[in-house]
Amino acid sequence: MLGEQKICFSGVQPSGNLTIGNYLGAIRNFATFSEAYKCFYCVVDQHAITVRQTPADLRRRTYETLALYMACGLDPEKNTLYVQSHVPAHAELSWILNCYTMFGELSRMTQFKDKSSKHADNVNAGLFTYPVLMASDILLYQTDVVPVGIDQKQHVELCRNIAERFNQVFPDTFTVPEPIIPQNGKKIMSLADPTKKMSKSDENQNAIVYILDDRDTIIRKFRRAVTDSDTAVRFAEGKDGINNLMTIYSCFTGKNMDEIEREFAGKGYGDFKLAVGEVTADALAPVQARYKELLADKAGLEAQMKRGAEEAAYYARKTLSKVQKKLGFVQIR
Ligand code: AQP
Repeated sequence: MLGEQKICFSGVQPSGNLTIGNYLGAIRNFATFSEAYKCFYCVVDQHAITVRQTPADLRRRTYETLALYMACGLDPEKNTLYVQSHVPAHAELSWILNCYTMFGELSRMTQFKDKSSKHADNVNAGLFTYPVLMASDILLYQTDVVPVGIDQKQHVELCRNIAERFNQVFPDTFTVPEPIIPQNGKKIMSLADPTKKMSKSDENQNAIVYILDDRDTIIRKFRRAVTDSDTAVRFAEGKDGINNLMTIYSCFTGKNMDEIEREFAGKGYGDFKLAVGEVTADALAPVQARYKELLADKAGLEAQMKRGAEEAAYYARKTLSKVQKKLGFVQIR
């Protein structure tokens, strides 16, 4: 809470082209909080460097992610949209919270385990302390709610533990946030291996549908999606591929699983995959059109980055100063 106002915070890493997993699990839902909450949506570039990035790609994707936020309906007049590295308080609070986070807690994070096995040649300390920076992102704004996909739930729970631990020593410092996880679309799976999450950094291009893929590519990728040897469009255990496609279809059409099963009764997987591709392409077309316009105006995006960073920094500094004072750091003006 900031005064009487409830706060919402979330972020996305510019670590690759954004997927329909990022869209359905997170970004699409962000705009729904804009009326009832004061919202901070951040492009978390500092998180992205926990795995090696090509500088030119990181720079380009930072602009692109901001443009996508806006194209997905985030009005900069109603939301604070900014880039993490433009607000130094994130990294400053992160150091402090590192000293209030236990090694054992970080060792239990499944994302650390996954990413350190995926990047075995670069298991850096940043990859390990990533959840502490994420806790700082959230706690700096006295956040009440954090809309995220289910893969980030464990990190938000750790953030709550850090906040509670700090509050025990220094009462009333941080608001303890709640994760908000969508009912539908909380974990969109890879099209190539539906037991794995769809991730923007997956090297297999057929595993991922990007928000910016063109219509033909979207339809082709769904056509090649791994399913099973059954033929009925049914949501059932052991049918991970079909369950995933039904979830995506449900997210884009609003239909429930029974309705989808009835719609495709007697039809094969081919018809169903085509329909999933078509509804996905239809839903993304207006986002893509708006995105193109926004991305073409680089100066406009930079002006937004500046305005967003100033707005965010104002609130972030308040919390950081409060924390520094409580800790006993000498304040000079
Ligand atoms: N497959 C997914 N289904 C539902 N939600 C998802 N999210 C990510 N993948 C899915 C949600 O998107 C938000 C932003 O994610 P992130 O960029 O912070 O990092 P991530 O969770 O690590 O996402 P990726 O796509 O898997 O990135 P890489 O490949 O770089 O690690 C979060 O709310 C996340 O839950």
